[in-house]
Amino acid sequence: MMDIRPGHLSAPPVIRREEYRAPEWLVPEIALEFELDGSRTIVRAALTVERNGEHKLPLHLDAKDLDLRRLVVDGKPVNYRFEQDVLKVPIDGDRAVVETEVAISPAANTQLMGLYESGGLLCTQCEAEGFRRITPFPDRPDVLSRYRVRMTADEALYPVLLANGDPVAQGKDAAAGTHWAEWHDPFPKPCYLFALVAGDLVVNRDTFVTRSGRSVQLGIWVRDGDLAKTEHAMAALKASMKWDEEVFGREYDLDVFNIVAVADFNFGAMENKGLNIFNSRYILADPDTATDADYDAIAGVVAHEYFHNWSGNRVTCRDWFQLSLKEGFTVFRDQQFSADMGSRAVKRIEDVRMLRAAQFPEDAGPLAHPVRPDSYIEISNFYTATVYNKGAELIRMMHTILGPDRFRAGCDLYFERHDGQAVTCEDFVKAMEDASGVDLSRFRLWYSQAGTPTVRASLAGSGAEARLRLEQIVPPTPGQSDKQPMPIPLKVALLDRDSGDVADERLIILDQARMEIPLGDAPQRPVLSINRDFSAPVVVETDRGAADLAFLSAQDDDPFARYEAMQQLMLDTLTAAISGRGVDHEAVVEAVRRTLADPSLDPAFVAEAVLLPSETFVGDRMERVDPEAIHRRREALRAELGHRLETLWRDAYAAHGANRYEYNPAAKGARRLRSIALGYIAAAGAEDAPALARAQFDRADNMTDRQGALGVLANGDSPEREVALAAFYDRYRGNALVLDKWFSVQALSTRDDTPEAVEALFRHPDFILGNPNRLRSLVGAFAANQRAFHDASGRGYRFLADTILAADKLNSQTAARLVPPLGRWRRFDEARAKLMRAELERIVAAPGLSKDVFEQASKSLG
Ligand code: B3K
Ligand code: ZN
Repeated sequence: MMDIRPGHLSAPPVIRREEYRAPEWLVPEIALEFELDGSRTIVRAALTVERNGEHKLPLHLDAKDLDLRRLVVDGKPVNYRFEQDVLKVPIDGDRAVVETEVAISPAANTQLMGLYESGGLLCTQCEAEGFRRITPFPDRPDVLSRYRVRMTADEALYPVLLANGDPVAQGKDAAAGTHWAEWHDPFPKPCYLFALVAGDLVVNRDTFVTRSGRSVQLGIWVRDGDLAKTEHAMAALKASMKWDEEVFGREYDLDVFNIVAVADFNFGAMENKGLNIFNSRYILADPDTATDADYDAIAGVVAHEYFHNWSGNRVTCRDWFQLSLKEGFTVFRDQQFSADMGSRAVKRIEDVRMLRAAQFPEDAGPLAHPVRPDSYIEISNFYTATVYNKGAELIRMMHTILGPDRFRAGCDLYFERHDGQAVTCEDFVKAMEDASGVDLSRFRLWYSQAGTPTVRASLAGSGAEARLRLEQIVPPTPGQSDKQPMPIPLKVALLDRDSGDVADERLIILDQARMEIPLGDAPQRPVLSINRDFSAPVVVETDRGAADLAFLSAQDDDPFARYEAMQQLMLDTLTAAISGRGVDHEAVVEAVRRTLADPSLDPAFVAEAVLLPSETFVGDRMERVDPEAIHRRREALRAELGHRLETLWRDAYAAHGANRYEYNPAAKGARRLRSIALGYIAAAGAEDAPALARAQFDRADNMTDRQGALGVLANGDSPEREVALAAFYDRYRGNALVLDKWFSVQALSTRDDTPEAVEALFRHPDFILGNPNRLRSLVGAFAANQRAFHDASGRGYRFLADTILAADKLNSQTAARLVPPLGRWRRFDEARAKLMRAELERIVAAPGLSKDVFEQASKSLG
């Protein structure tokens, strides 16, 4: 990494995990008073502080962009110092009350951290370090306080006033036109969980009775007109509350649980105690505007935030290096919930696809970091797929190694031991160990070593002599050149090539660099099924050829392994073609034919199984990414599949056609398969494909079908394309979430002119740089479109860098999240790599760059 950044005196400081020190002062109580106003809000705070241990150090209060008007200790002025966003306050005794008053401007807050305005609402986002933009406070997760909050606001502008915990009092000053409300949260919490919302909102109310008989008032608050779109989120919330009681024994603990949807939000949602704040895209849904994937994501995120009430809020993180303690665990919990609510097999396939699309490249690139990172410049950059999704895989591996009962005992012990505390990933593993008696000492390497391990597996011998040879390679990653072998839980089974029978599945823990395992009574012609259910987040390399993979894709009894065999077969076929080792589509065509024709399979599974691996995924598995060749060869295979199996695609299309919209797993699976079939019919070059798509688009009674058809049209150049895009725009121009789809579908198009089209869309009047959803829907989607983004001219790189620099001036967190695609430069040819590096260098050299973007861009050059 560079030491000096041009335009700045020196690189921003690096925070290290090893340097953790307990807080010098604790804040058991805080009382906050807000005089809310969009352009100038006054915040008064009274902190009861207590010296923590024997020392003479001053109290440190983080304060960012605050106009400090008053600071007194026990009512008296003191000589405080202000150094680099920290107030250092001298205190004589061991206990004191520190009062402050600051002014802030929510309307001028484009970072969307702290208190900000979104569409006339006032709302907050404090995780990770936003509270310091609201009031001076020790802004670290290991300082837990009881909060009392009083808000006063203009009653006409902000008729609803919400905060954490339970409401305790309210009143009004009719003469002044103001009203006030007081909320009290009895559970001590870190300041990152603080929240308030003020605005003109309507509510969907419901109740949930907990298993111990307490009645909880639920509220989902949205803008007028959106109420009808909250039913799905409410159903998901109630299902999550029940599921967490049944599966994890966790009950809700306050009298109210509120959710508010806002249009401008950096992330998906936030688990503030008793007052979750959501990006509206993860709340609002009706069949006309939300796809099945949106519905699923809403249920998953609502559950995720709710589950944080225990895994995150009641038991929180000691420091931000422990982020995966709450995030990995909570992602695992929401994945299990969604699996229980729908198809477990399909959910697992989706989760693995997501891991491979987002986490594997991260782990293989310059931004690779362990699930528990060792250092950071800006913590916002560490809300990553590694911390979240690989973190969830770590929890899942413990679940696999311990088995469900001992895993549950470990969770119970963890919650019992640490309720009300701020703890570490180590504390979680220790609870698992103590409750199960299983030694997890080597397992801890999964938290400290970055990089996706590769497992090489092969069978030797047969019958009683059969052995499984395993080898693991953990690649070097930035700052970690030497790796130790990790315990890798591999679910393994052998299939009998002759009868198709599956011998019992066993769990093998590969915990050495190499192992050879006798398999006992293997069949005479065994076929290896390995990493079943994706039991470990690794890349598996085997010597299984096309015949074995085709056999597994038809016979394996583990649905994930069956899907995986098909993916491997497709991948091998594509990489052979791309690297000039010959084009032989036969095995794939036959395997897809068999899958499509198998009436015993769930259409949702079929839809997953017949999809080719994405262009990016193919690239990730190649020595050098050749985006053009990957695209060409993949399109050729798609065309051949479309053409050779056209009758089957048409049958599938028709079979799942005429149904009226319903929302249930069977109907969802049918819609998914139908859109995929339409895509193959179009790939085959069928003359009627645009008309079919157009008819589906026009007649659709739901967004899944409409968007599916639009996606197919957007990839082509039929006259129907422009008509459909224009019709879609006209119909939904007033709906920001649907307009995001209109931008994305064009940014993801496989057409040759996508780079120009995206640049033009950037100048479209509906493109809003400051809205994170809109920015991601156009620019994030484009950067994920491998061929278009990696256009040999380099215009995609230049466009992305320009956008990052422009966005950084408004919202550094969101800008920084656009950097990683440029960090893949090592994977490309020299010409592209040079162009990508030049853009990263241009970013790093830009004056006034945020530390968020600086960290991502400078490390990406690495
Ligand atoms: N905990 C929040 C993340 C907020 C990130 C801010 N940089 C959402 C979640 O994981 O539930
Ligand atoms: Zn989370």
